[in-house]
Amino acid sequence: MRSMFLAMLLFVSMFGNAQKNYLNEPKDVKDQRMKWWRDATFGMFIHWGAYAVPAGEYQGKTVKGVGEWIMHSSNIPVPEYEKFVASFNPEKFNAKEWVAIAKNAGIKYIVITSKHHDGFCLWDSKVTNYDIMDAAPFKRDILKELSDACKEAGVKMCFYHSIMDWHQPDAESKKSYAHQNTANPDFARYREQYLKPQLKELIEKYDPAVLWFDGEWIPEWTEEQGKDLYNFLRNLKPDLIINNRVGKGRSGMQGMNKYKDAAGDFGTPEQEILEGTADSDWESCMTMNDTWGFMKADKNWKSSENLIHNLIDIAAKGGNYLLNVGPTGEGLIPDASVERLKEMGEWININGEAIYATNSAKHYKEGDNIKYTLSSDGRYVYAIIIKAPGESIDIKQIDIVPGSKVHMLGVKKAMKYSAQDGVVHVKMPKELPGKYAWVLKVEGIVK
Ligand code: FHN
Repeated sequence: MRSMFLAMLLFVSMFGNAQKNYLNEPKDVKDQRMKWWRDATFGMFIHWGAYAVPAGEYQGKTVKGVGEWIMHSSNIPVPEYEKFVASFNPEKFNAKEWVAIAKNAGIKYIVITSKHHDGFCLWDSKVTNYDIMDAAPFKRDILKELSDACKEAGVKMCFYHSIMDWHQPDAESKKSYAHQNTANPDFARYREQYLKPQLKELIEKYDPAVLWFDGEWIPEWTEEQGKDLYNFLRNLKPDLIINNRVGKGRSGMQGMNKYKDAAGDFGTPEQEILEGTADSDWESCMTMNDTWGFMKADKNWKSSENLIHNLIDIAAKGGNYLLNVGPTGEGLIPDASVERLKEMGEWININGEAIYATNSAKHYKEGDNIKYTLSSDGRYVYAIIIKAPGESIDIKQIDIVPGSKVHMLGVKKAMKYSAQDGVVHVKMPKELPGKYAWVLKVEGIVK
């Protein structure tokens, strides 16, 4: 009897806590897990935290660089920065309003900074008091309110989480971001007793669809630790999607993996779009002006046309577009961002069929005026015209099904066209639907 008990104890201790290894997942299983993300194509990035209080200004001057790096760029000591946290009280924050702005723009998922490099946590954490409930007057669980609003609206909730942490003493990096001046920082203790427990509570409390890591470039973090963290998280939530910044695989701002077996499910080009298509998943994260976190002085807003053309270019190359907003210290998404997102929604309302759940064609563009996406069943080509056409347009990259119809999205009647010597010559409607780009739906294949 005793030996049986001991054998059982040994079995449980050997296999009871064994982590499943998700790193070499079969392709069909990964395809199934990634399907919603690939079909979604368009997400909203939200950089929000105590850095919205100074909003890029310190000691009367506009700081250099981006708003969310003010603690480092202005070399603000931790106790000084904690004063911004202690005055973070975004009373105008309304999660439902934010989610409605995103949904009306055609956005399918939201990635918000649960914790950025400054270490301040936007949720009610049991692991630290440096959070929205204990260190700031706001005392409302922002991630819970946003998660609930996303669930109600059918928008996926996702979290950005910084591995680098400028507030946790044990996380102090040899790299020059030292702020805590800890004598002997114990990074392993930070990883095992702070970083992992916080990620576990984020998963258990809010069930995020994606964890978007960042700040992985510090020397203390390694690819091995990234692989371990990837498995730790997938064991907690098997269908979780995780970016490639969980490890050290990305090549700088180009964002794609430097080596084959890098941890993470998708590449993360930042402020840039890949030159062409890729044989792995990727998502371009970009700002609307020049900063991620709100900066009063940053008025350098990209035009709605530019943002829509970015979305088209990324979709035509088979990627996702993660477009950033940086809400103010009051809890409002800047008007300039709201206006652009409204125009993007108006365009997507007409042309979303050419963006969502489509595939990239080999020839993702023709000259600079036409980009192509393919319907998921391969039957249709969407020729997306990004420069206002004259009375007609010639498409040279499509073999059209003889006798099939050509439609322009947003126009009821079929287009008049002729097909000769491999060129489809299409007469444009008197009035083009909407602005900035127009889509011809053609039954055929891209040559
Ligand atoms: O340092 C961060 C930066 O603040 C911002 O979060 C971007 C967005 O992905 N990522 C890092 C810079 O590469």
